[in-house]
Order: sequence, then structure tokens, then C-alpha cells
Amino acid sequence: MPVKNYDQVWHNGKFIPWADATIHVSAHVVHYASSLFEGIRCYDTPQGPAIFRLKEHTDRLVNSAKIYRMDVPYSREELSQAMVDLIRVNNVKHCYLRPVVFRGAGEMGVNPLKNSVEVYILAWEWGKYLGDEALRKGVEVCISSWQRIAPNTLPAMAKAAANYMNSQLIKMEALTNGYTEGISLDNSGYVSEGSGENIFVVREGKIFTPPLSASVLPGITRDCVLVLAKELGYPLVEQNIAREMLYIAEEVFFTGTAAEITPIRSVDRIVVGKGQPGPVTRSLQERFLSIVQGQAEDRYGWLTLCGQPVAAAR
Ligand code: PPE
Repeated sequence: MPVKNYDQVWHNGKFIPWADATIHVSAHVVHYASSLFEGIRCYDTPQGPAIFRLKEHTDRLVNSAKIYRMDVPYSREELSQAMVDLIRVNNVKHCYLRPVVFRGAGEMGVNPLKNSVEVYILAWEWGKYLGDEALRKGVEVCISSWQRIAPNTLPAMAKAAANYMNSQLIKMEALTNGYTEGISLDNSGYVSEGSGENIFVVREGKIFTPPLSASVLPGITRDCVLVLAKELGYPLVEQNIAREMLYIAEEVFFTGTAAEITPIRSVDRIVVGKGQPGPVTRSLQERFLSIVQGQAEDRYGWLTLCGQPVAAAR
């Protein structure tokens, strides 16, 4: 159970209590991991609760389902509205939203096409993903002995539950060896991503990040950094990154909905730069947080304001 979950859950167009949001153990998803999901933050802004980049997350969810030949029985507009409604019904100020689309009960066997498609949206409070001090002080990470899923095995552009079996191996190995997070290399041995984050490297005045062809999730926070780097005047290059570049970089940082912008202090116990968040990471982090928290002008239209709680509006 999350630290604090919100009671109302959206299921196939209806609100149900958290305790009733259960599935049968024969559901296809349990046996064959047939599930696509999203993670979205809703921030507490001076204008009320605001969902961050709702459109992009909804688009990615529908695209993840499309890759797996799954027809989501709700339109993008209906899904987006459901998330706004969920915030209002639960009277939430800030939370993490988790829409999930999966194959339910029906036939047994690998063929998923005869099973129902279920859509749920959960909401809970999620603090700092990589620890309370992570954003301020940075985290210690390692290169994983596990490789990222290779092209033509599991599609990295889909945010599919199955991909997270690979992520779990990376994460557990890192934790077992005393690190906060693990970074995987791709099929060709280049840097791919963290178990739940994209990665960026700062060297000689430029920012580098692996291209989408390096089996990375097309991260929405990654995209924010592409936009903000431009705004702040930092040249940014999407290119293959050799493992050793992380060791000799001036700065390395993670991005993700849960991780936001988290500095990396060391890689394989080799200190990155001065061993503390560097100026480029800090300026991007500051700019990002000021936008998501509604302190700066929302010049890119990234926030969806949820308005008043339903009860108060009536
Ligand atoms: N790569 C992976 C593998 C990944 O899981 C995430 C998000 C990202 C990159 C960053 O993508 P984006 O959130 O769009 O910027 N991971 C989500 C799930 C974490 C979890 O433990 O669950 C998240 O951050 O919400």
C-alpha cells in the first residue's frame, strides 16, 4: 500500500473505493504481464491542483496500448477528464496518478485478443522517489550488470509492465550492493537509462543524453529538459554515451516523473565532478520545479488546472 492512497479509484468510467479495486488471479495480466501504465504528478500550485503534462502522458499511454494491439475503450479526452475528475472527487492537493490499462480475465493462454481491457486510475501521495535528500544532495549509483531490453525484444517506447521486470533486476542489484539506483547499458554497450529514470551528462559546457534508439523510455521529464536547456542557453546533444563518460563528466543527473530532476553524486563509487549537484543541474532543477509548482509562468502550457473539488463546486 502506498504511504497515503486516496480512496476513490476510477474504473472503466466509474468511481469505486480503493478496497474494491481488485482483480481475479486468472486475469491475463497476472500471467503474461499484459499491462501498460503511466505515472503523472499533480502539483499543489497557487492556482490549485495542477496535473503536469497530462496530454503527453495520456498520449503515451494510448500509444503504449497501440504497440500491443490493445484498443483502449476510452478516448484520450475521456481519460484526461477522468484524471481531472479523480483529483476533484478525492479532494486532492497534490498526488501521483497511475492510470493502468491491462488485459483482464477471460481466456487463459498467451493470445490476449479475447480478454477484456480494463482501465483503472489510482492516486496516492509520493514523496521524493530516490530519498528525501536526493534532490538537494544527489544520489550514488552504479552501472548494472543487467543490460536494458534490446530492440526487437520488448519495445522500449511502450511503458509496459513487462519492461519493469528488467528494471526490477537493475534496481535490486543496485540496492543489494549499497547504491540508490542502477544504470543499464543498451544492447551495444552504450548508456541507456536508470531503472525508472532517463539520464543526462554535462561535459565541457554541453549536455548529452542517450537517443531514443538506446532503448530508453521517451521520458516526458526528459523532454522538459530538452526544452529548458534551450531556454537557458545550454547546448544539448542526443548521442550515444560511453560508460566512462559518466566517470569523467562534470555533472550527471536523472529525470523522471517520480525522480523529477535528481543529481548523481557518484557512479560506481567514482565521484562525479565535485561530488555535489553542479550549476547546470541546479539551474535546470530550479527552473523545472518553479514551473511545476506554479511559481513561474506556465509558458509551455504544461499544467492542467483541476479547479475546485467537486463537493465544493456543487
Ligand atoms: N525511464 C524509465 C524506465 C522510467 O520508468 C521512467 C519513469 C522514465 C524513464 C522517465 O519518464 P517520465 O516519467 O516520462 O519523465 N518512471 C516512472 C515510474 C517509476 C516507478 O517506480 O513506478 C515515474 O517516474 O513515474
